[in-house]
Formats: sequence, structure tokens, C-alpha cells
Amino acid sequence: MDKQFFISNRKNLCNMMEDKSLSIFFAKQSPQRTLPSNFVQSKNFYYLTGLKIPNSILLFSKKGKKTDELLFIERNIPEYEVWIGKKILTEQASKISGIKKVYYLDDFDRVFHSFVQKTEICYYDYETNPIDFNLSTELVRLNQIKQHYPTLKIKKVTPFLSKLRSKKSKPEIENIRNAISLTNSGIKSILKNTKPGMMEYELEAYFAFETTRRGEKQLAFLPIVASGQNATILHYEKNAEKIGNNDLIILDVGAKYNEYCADISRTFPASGKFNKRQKEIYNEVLQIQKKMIDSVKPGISINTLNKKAIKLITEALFRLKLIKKKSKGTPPKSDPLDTSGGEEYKKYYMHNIGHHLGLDAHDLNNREEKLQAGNVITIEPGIYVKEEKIGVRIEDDILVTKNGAENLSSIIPKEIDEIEDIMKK
Ligand SMILES: [Mn+2]
Repeated sequence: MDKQFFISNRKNLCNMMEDKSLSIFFAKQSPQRTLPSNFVQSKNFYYLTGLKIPNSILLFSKKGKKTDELLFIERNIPEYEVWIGKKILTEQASKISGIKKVYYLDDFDRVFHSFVQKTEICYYDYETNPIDFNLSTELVRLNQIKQHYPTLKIKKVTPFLSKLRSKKSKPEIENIRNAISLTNSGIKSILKNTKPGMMEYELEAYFAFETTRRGEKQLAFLPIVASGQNATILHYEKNAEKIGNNDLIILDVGAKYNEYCADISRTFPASGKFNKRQKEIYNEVLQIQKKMIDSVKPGISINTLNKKAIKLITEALFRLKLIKKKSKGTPPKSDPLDTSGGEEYKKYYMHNIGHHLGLDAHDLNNREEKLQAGNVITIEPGIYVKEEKIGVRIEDDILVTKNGAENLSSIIPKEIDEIEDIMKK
């Protein structure tokens, strides 16, 4: 991405900050000094700096009309160069991010102390860890700041980032399109090569091979390849069982392009041909998915979409003779998610209709917030029937436009005859 992108992201963030405030962002820590590790940058840090280096700190301040931005990076250690190469210098970090004032980390405490004067609010970027986790460096630092500057009011910066990151710029949408196109190649390769008796991880290997050889090293997330009853486990990722003759297989996979993710689910029969019952359930999910995509437009929230999905799924479950009660339509006030007049659907549909997508496959999310043009969300209804060893989920990536929505992943086959046709070859 061009550095202009990161510069304008920082400007937008500064506009949202209150007067007399500062904000701090941390890059991900590197787990080991010299051993190779699969380093993945903190998404907020990347969004604001474009830097993929560990252990750095970004600092903003806003006092009246004056704003300031500082970056702190690790110093190069000559003795480590032979193990891990040279660390980037301040000038290079400045060139990538567009930040003019770049220091080394050993300056942080000194600079921070002068920075914090006349400041009332500190916006802080951190994830709340479960109580049995080790304290992250961010939280250790946060405690130090609280001790040293007890009058400083600490606020979470996440709502600002969630708002900013949910509205995608043209280059961001282009990246997602490319990630989807890579994902398409991976899924098609799986469809062409699947045979009953293979292991689930063999299909995973086809996906990784296709996307990697086309030029991206990391995937958006660990692929889910779930056959038969495994398809009724929502986040099954062992991918280690033998695929049976009559199994349906759920793929929930995504490639990454230039840091942006795709997140796609497709369901297909191991044999290459859907049987009657599989077809019945599949077609219900497919019709619901299409209706839900048509419902995406500015002004509607993901939670509202989910309520609609529950209503449609409940009706489908009734037609499939899985539940006895028909949908009553109006939701009782006590449980906003229950629009069915019963909760029987929960046995067969237990997740949400979708989520925001971007730098993270599950991007910062506010399901209550109304959608607006530029948002990218997933639409992924599913029906999971454990007793019949059938799970179906179909997921596309949808761009909210001024007047409605565009399905960015419409190129990836989901009609029964399309899927059967590819698998025949
Ligand atoms: Mn998803």
C-alpha cells in the first residue's frame, strides 16, 4: 500500500480523538530474538503505519489544533545480523509510514514523559486477556503508565479503529478482490482433485499449494476442511480424517492478498454428486444465502440481518421436517435473537449470519452498527444436522454499495450443477 493510505488513516484517527489526549499503539512482539517465527503484525499497527516490524510503538498527541506523531523502533544489533539480518533504520521506517519523527525504543520513556504533559486522556490499544494468560507487554506498560500518571484517563481506542477499518478504500477493496480470486483457484483445485478415501488434509494441501504458488505466503486463517459429521463442528480445524463415500465436505477457507483476507465457505459431495437429501438441505441454504445477500444494504445492521436469517432458516427447517413449529414471524421482546416463536432452530443453526472482513478475517466488529457503503461483510448461513452427518454452509464476501450490495465472490461456483460439473472433469 502507498504510504498516503497510512498517512490518511492516522489523520482520520486524530480527528476522532478528543482534545488534550494521546494514543498509543503497539506492534506485535517478536517471540524469539533469533529463531525464525511466523510473525504476523498487529492489524491496527499495520493500518496506521504500514510497518511489519515487531516491538515498535506508535504515539499520537492532540492538544488544541496541534497534533504530533512519533514512532519508536528497535535498534539494530550488529551481533544479531548474521542470524536474522539487519533491522530497518529510522529513515526506512519513516519512508514506509510517512512518519517524520522516528526514534529508537530506548528513548521511549524519556520522550513519553514530556509528551504526556498537559494531557488528560490516553487512548490505549489492547486486548483484554483471559485471567489465566500471561500479561502482554501492552498491559504491563499500561499498568506502568497508570502508576506513573494516575490522573490520566485511560480509554480503549478500539471503537475508533473499528469505525475506520470497517470503511474500505478502493485499494483495500481491490486487495480483497485479489484475495478472493486466489481463494477461487484454491477451491477449484480442491473440487477437481477430491476423491472419497482421501484425507481431509490432502484437500487442505491443494488449497495451500494453489494460493502459495500464485504469490501469497500466508493464508487468512487456518483452513477448515470438514467431511461428514465433522462438518457439524463449526470451527473444526484438525482436518485429519478420512473422507467417506457419501460425505458432504465443508470448506471454510481464505487466501490473503497484500494483508487483506478472503473468507469463503463452500459445501460439496466427496463423490462428485449430491444425493437427494443432501440436495434438499443444500438448496435450502443456497436460497437463504441468496435472499440474505439481496437484503444487504446501507442502513441495516448485521444483527438485523441475522434476525432475518433465523426466520428463513426456521422456515427451511420446518420444510426439511427437522423441527415441528413453523415460524411465527414476530420476535418476542425478551430475546432479540429469537424470531421464530421457538428456539428449536438453535440445534441446527448456532452462529451469526456474518461479520466484517478486511485485514482480519473476522475484522473489528460492531454488529449493532448500521452498515454503510464501503463495508465488506460475509454472508454465511448454514444448517447442521448432526444426526444425519450433514453440515452445509455457504459463505460469500459482500461489499455494501450506495444502493445495495455487490457479491465480490460471485465467481466462486455454488450452484449444484456448476459444482458437479467441475468435479466431473
Ligand atoms: Mn466467515
